[in-house]
Amino acid sequence: MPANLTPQYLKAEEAYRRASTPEEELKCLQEMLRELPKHKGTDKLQAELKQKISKVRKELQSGSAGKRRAGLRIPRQGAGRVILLGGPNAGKSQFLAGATRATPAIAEYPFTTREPAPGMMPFEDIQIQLIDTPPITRDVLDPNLLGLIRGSDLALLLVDLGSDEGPEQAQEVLDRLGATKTRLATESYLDENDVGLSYTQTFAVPNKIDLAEAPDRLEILHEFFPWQFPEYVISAVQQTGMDELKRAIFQALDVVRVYTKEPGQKKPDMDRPYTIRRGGTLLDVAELIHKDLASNLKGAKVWGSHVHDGTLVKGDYVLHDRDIVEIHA
Ligand SMILES: Nc1nc2c(ncn2[C@@H]2O[C@H](COP(=O)(O)OP(=O)(O)OP(=O)(O)O)[C@@H](O)[C@H]2O)c(=O)[nH]1
Ligand SMILES: [Mg+2]
Repeated sequence: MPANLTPQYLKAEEAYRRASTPEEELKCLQEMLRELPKHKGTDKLQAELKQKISKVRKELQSGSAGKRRAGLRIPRQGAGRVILLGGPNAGKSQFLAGATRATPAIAEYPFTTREPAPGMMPFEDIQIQLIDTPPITRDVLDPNLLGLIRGSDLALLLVDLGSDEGPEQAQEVLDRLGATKTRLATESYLDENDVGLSYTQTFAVPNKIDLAEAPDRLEILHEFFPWQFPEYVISAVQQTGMDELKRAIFQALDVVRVYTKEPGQKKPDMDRPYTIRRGGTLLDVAELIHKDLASNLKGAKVWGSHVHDGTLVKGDYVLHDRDIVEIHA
């Protein structure tokens, strides 16, 4: 029976997936329970939610929340979260090392990485969070990865072009996840008719194109694994193809950058933009800066590509990439 979930419920579930502290988790779970339509079709989900709530409560009381899943409670940082997935040796850790300042172990033997680990990837004037992960195979899937995948804005499925098994190993990742409720797809969404089923938008990233046999394996990949994902061929070691991929990642995050200027100041702070989801408003930015600013918000002057310089706007103004705002409260 379809659960007929409301937009409010889905919003709370999305916030839950992004929660980075147990306190936030608890708040979102309670909201989900409140917003859940109560009928026969949602009995099981109600029970699950109640169970999760009491679990998080207990953790908070016993103080074990911090210790739980050490390394897995990776706080969200930057403009978005991108998770690196793939079979063993695909080059996930090499990717992280090349794109960020992180220094993960990289080795020619499989199963080098044991735990998810983050790094920050600069793109133009913002930072994007990358998460390196242990490999997924037909037999091995760290269940803690599922929450991280659901909470990611984008997944990169790395394909090892350094081995004849590479394409098959990447397919195994898809199959293994396909058997769970956390799946990869061409876009991110929650299935409204199957509660808990989550799809995360994914790019295919064939890696090691610097190797002599890589082009042939890429052809095999295309012929026998006709995925629909956008594809970006790279060499993580030589950094080939990375500029194009980074730009595509930024676009997939679907955020806009907003620069702020103090009233009275001539120049805006162009070093550190705030980032919000495309479609977000002036009020969303005010909230990012400070809760009080949001509740006292009067409006703002805006400079940008879609308005005349210094146009006065209210809280519901939808921001565009690279807008400059002078907020008045
Ligand atoms: N030639 C070449 N080798 C690469 C490239 N990227 C990674 N490698 C090599 O491939 C091997 C595996 O790289 P890792 O980054 O450790 O792979 P991983 O996906 O993190 O592996 P696990 O942690 O075991 O899942 C290492 O020997 C890397 O040096 C590349 O672009 N070109
Ligand atoms: Mg690794």
